[in-house]
Amino acid sequence: MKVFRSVKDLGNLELALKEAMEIKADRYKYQELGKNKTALLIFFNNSLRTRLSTQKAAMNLGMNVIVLDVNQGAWKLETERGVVMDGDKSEHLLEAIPVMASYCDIIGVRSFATFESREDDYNEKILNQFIQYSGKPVFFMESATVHPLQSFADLITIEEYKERKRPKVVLTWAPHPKALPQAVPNSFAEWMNAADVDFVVTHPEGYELDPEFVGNAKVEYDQMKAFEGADFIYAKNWSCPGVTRPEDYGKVLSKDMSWTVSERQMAVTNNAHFMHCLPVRRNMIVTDDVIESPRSLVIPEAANREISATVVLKRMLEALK
Ligand code: AN0
Ligand code: CP
Repeated sequence: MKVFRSVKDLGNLELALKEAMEIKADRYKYQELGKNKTALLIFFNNSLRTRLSTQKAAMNLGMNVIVLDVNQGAWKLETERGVVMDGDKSEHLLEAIPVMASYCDIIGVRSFATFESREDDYNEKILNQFIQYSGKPVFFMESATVHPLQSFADLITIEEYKERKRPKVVLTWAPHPKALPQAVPNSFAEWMNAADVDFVVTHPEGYELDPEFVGNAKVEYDQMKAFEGADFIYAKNWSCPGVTRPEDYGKVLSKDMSWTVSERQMAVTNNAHFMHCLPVRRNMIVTDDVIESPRSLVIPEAANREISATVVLKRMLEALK
């Protein structure tokens, strides 16, 4: 595997899930694979889970790891070509990428949507430059539009906790005070469409996800109706994807607190498990009661980030041989 950004990059999903379970049973099984290989993890944005779980995954495989927080101690990077660099940016991404690549074998990058331009975000302007100019395998640690390590961990978690063969999984929008990216819901929709689940998306009007990711998934605008009989509730806020009105891209269109996931909505589910990628704002996205209930999977879900990252790094290491 040279690039990891989509469910398609894993090939057969059933086999990938089997591999994940094998690694979960013995996470140090491939410790020789990464000997004298270096993973470089580059963060343009904050992170707790991705930072720690991906380092742990690399260590499981015997790799060396370097972590760079671009905004803390590195030079401020220009990303546009043709700019006269007389401002506060001291270095261009076009030099920084090959330099960083020269010190490692595999690169992970986190770079969120900036919401300055829908076109630039959805064209993955930053991540594509890493793919093009690094000459190294690149995996997405949440880019402008996708968060595949999260969705892979989410799918592993659903596999582990499902109580019927084809569970009903509901992705619900929930309120948040700030504009958040669409990366998590985009990837979650993409991965659920590829998985053997009955998938429903619910959100207020105007929050329609990009067709590239949501595909033909069922969209239900009535949250209570969507929750009926659900086995898994996956909550997440996202800002306006700008599908129906491009001028609203990245805007907060609603802060409707009736969408906060509470016992009221959970009561109509099939005793559903609650999921969220974290970090989560309590009593905005979900009430204390629901996130603390025995049906909440937020902690095992986060723990599975180590497993999804180990599978991805393992496959990239195998492809280096
Ligand atoms: C980010 C987001 O919504 O994409 C990261 C989630 C994993 N969340 C925040 O910025 C709060
Ligand atoms: N879920 C997730 O990616 O968390 P972090 O932003 O803390 O890495």
